[in-house]
Parts: sequence; C-alpha cells; structure tokens
Amino acid sequence: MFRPHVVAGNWKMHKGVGEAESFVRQLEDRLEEPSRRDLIEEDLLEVVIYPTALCVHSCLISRSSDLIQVGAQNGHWEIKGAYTGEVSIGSFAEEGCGYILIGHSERRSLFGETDQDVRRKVEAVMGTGAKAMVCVGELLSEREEGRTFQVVGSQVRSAVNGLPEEFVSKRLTIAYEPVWAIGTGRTASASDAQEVCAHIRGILKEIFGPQVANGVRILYGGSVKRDNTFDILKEPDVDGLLVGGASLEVDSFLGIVDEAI
Ligand code: G2H
Repeated sequence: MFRPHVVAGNWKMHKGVGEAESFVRQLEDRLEEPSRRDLIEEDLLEVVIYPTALCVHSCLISRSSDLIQVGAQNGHWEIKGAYTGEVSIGSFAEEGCGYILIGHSERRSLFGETDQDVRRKVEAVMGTGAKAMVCVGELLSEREEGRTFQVVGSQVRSAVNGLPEEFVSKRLTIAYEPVWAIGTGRTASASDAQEVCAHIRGILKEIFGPQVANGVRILYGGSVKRDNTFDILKEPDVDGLLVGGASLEVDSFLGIVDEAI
C-alpha cells in the first residue's frame, strides 16, 4: 500500500521567534520550486516542523501556503484548567497545528511522561482535527538485554489499543526513535530501523487488521542526516523521518527532504 513520506523537523528548545520566522520563509521559498511543490501538493510528501510552543503562532502566520505544516512538540490533554506553564493540545490544534508530537523520549526521560500520559494525549488529539505523532523507542540497556520488541511493543499497545480505526488509519503516525541513537550521532542501521518498524506494523495488524495497519505511517528518528536518509527510507516499513539536529538549518533539512522524494 502506498504511504506518502513525512519529513518532520523537531526543533526541540532551539530558535527564537525571529529565527523561526526567517527559517519558515526561506524553507517555503525553496519548497515552492516545482519539483518539490508538486510532490507536496499531490500528497506524495509532507513536510512538518515542530517549533517551540512560543514560536508556533509566528511560524503559522509566516507561511503563505500549506507546503509546510506546523506542529506542537507537546501539549496537555486537558482542554483548560489550573496547569501552570502548560498549553493544551486543543489550543495548539485550534491555532492551526496539524500535528501534535507525543511521548518523545526527552519528555519521557526528562519530564517523567508515562505511557498513561501518552495515552491521554493521544485521546486529546482525537478530540481535535490534528494528527498525533507518537514516539516510541528503547534504551540502549533494553536493546542490549534483547528487550527492544517487548519495550517498543508495550509502548505502542498502550498508546493505541482500542482507538477507533478511522483515527488510527487517517490521523495516527508512529515515530520509532531508539533512545541510544538520539542526538548521539549513532544512527540505527537501515535494517535495525526496518526490523522494529515492521514489528510495530505487525502489532497494528494484530490489533486493527492489515488494512488499517498498512495505512499508518511509521517514521524513524535518531541522528538522521542527509547521508543516511536514502538507505533508511528505502526500507518497506519506514515511511518518513523525524529529524532533530539536522532540521535546524534550512540547507540540511532540505537535503533530507530531497532525499525523501
Ligand atoms: C530524536 C531526533 C528528533 P536527533 O530526538 O526527534 O533528534 O536527530 O538530533 O537525534
């Protein structure tokens, strides 16, 4: 089954408003070139950026088209309330965010986000028009103990069990990011990425059946650079990339977008 590729840039806690606006204008200019624009407009490729919460609005209004989608790196599951410092998933979606990133390993390891929190956030996205991009991945120690499938499988099941098929097939993306490959310069091999992405698809098939599972995009993330993009994306169960460090400069991000085409 054909699945459009997604290249998503997770800026993490980088860029102020001015830098973010300038990035969006430059990237959009270059995506306007027909070879790129046609692919996006024909729904063969999606380009997403995840700026900081502060920069979401300025990125959205700096665009003059939908060639770039803007997402939120995190959000709270409640619609509103006494949650100092939080921004609701509903507010991001209402503002125009097309994607909400959920359960990134930095959220899990540095901010104590649990599988239960991830699930609440997925359910909150369901109540909006946005799409959920759910991150899963094992620690180095878990890989070395041979527990990769078990750990990733349990994160996936907890995030998706019982969700409506319509939501899963149309608005759920999973990003496999092995924690040992994040920001370390150490990338999983293409076959490592394929093996785990295929395992994730297998779980989705088991829960939702092949038709739904074959519609879900599964991305790889972790020290992605232009040089390793092609090899990873040629794997049959890898449908895109979640890029951190290499998404911060227009040239390097665009290099990855071009390899993904
Ligand atoms: C993983 C990735 C983006 P990097 O966190 O989500 O970052 O490409 O810098 O490893």
